[in-house]
Amino acid sequence: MIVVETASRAAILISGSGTNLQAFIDRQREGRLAFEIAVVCSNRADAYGLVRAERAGIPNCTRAHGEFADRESFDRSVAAALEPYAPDLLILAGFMRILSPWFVRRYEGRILNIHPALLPLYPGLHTHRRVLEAGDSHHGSTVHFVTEELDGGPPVLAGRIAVEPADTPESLNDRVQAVEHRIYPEAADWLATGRLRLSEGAATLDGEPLDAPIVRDF
Ligand code: NHR
Ligand code: GAR
Repeated sequence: MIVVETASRAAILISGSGTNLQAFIDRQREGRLAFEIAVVCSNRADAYGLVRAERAGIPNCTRAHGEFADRESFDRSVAAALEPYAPDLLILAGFMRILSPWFVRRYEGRILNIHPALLPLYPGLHTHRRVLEAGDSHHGSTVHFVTEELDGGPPVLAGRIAVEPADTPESLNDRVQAVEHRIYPEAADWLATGRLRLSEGAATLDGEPLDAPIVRDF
């Protein structure tokens, strides 16, 4: 039997500064990524992440969501832009547009997002402020599968930090982002190498069900 090893290819979707994108680029440069960053796509022409992609020699594109009549036509245009790069893995890295059911089904089980909270706590926006207001002892960020349910796909890998008395939303943001840059490439590697799967709506790692995310303390 001949086994053909096909290299995994990822598309990274961004809207902004792209520090998570940079973490992937740095890992790729160090030869520590199990897949190739094939293309970067932004819904904002002024996203600084596009400059990072350009500098790294990674093909990139912009599809401005405002130029489309509705969500699905924007999504179809993004999918068409990615098509030539044949991605088998999609990484949302600060991507701020909710994806339509059409798009999610097209890439079912192949889309990851990172959300700055210990999911299922704090879906939605302003997570750092909400954690401080609630007086929580811990905070962090979670890599999860993207499904049609917003922030509701199975969580896979969380990075956890302790909240300090002097913390502000800004200081939490800095520490949480540093954690994201460690855990996101690791979880994406699991998906690229087939260790991580979504089957019947549930995540498995090495064939074992992930009833809760793997948690790493930082
Ligand atoms: N799409 C689906 N289908 N499911 C998810 O879980 C998704 C998703 C798209 C993005 C990231 C998510 C986050 O990490 C994400 C998860 C944007 C919004 C939002 O309300 C919500 C969640 C996330 C990202 N976006 C507004 C919209 O109308 C626009 C906001 C803006 O442009 O600033 O799309 O938090
Ligand atoms: C990340 O901290 C990510 O968790 C968060 O945006 C940041 C993107 O930063 N995502 C969301 O809040 C999604 N609503 P980056 O552009 O520097 O990677």
